[in-house]
Amino acid sequence: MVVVEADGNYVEPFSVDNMDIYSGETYSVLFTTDQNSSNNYWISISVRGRQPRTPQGLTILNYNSTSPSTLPNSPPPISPQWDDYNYSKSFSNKIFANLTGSPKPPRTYHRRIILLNTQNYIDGATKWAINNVSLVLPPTPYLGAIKYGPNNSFDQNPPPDSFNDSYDISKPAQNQNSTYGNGVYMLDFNTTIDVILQNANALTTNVSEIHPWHLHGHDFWVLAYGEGKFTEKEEKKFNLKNPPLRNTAVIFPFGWTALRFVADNPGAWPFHCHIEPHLHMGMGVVFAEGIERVSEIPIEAIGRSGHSVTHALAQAILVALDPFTESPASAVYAVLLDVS
Ligand SMILES: [Cu+2]
Repeated sequence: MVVVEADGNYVEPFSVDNMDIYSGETYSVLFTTDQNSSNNYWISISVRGRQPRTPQGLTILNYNSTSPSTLPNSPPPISPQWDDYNYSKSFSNKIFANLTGSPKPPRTYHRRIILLNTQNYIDGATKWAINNVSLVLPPTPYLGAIKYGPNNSFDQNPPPDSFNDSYDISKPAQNQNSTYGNGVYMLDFNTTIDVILQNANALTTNVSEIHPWHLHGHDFWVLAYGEGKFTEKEEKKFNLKNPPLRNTAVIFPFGWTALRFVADNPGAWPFHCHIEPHLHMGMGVVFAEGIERVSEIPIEAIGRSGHSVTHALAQAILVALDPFTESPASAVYAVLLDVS
């Protein structure tokens, strides 16, 4: 099959027998139905990156001329080993932008944010933390809170742009505790932001996992994947010629991934691991830019109202404004008009 699209952007077409798809990603592939049409063929899926506890999933590619209940006459294909990370990396490294439809990244950046991913242990529970902050979302949606400024809605201290240089990513954290937080990375509008996602050893020795990081509100260029701890001199590995434009990218065990995006979309945007339990264990951050350009945010967004609004409606407004739902702001107006 030929991979032609990733996360809504064309890629330089390349052929594969199988592909790694991580939570949050999308791909389009093309293939030709040129096999013996009196047979059916297996399509299989299996777990990557964590020891499987379920059998391989199977379905059948059925040629119209053949009964869909006819089993293929060969055994199902055998998946690559779940922990063959070199195999997974080789797939990621085949993905390049198709330059006829995709812009190139800016050659320089204004701000670089390095995000260390650690597994932590807080109050007796396993958590994830980014630069030692484990995200706990505030009850008031960020968009309304930033616009109308109830300063106690979320941490006013921004989270750190990097981590202590002496941190050893090849071992479990020496101090496994971390803090809860919900501060925001406030980005200057229309600036170019580099994000270096730095993986590390989890709580168990010699364990580091794949995490698919997903950004709302933007696409980013995936400039490079690297091993070990990122240093400035790794910049020479950055692909500024034809990096793929994505909204999800993984970090591989004990490695780093370099991303670049332009902060040109007014709003408050989650950036988080797309393995949902990891997000709810704190593996995320929030970026915000140009909130002053978002003109019509209803005051109800922060729970104040001159009208009598039912509890259910207030909840609907909060859900619609929550950046994690990706609901358009127009959904809020539709709800409000129903009661006026
Ligand atoms: Cu994760």
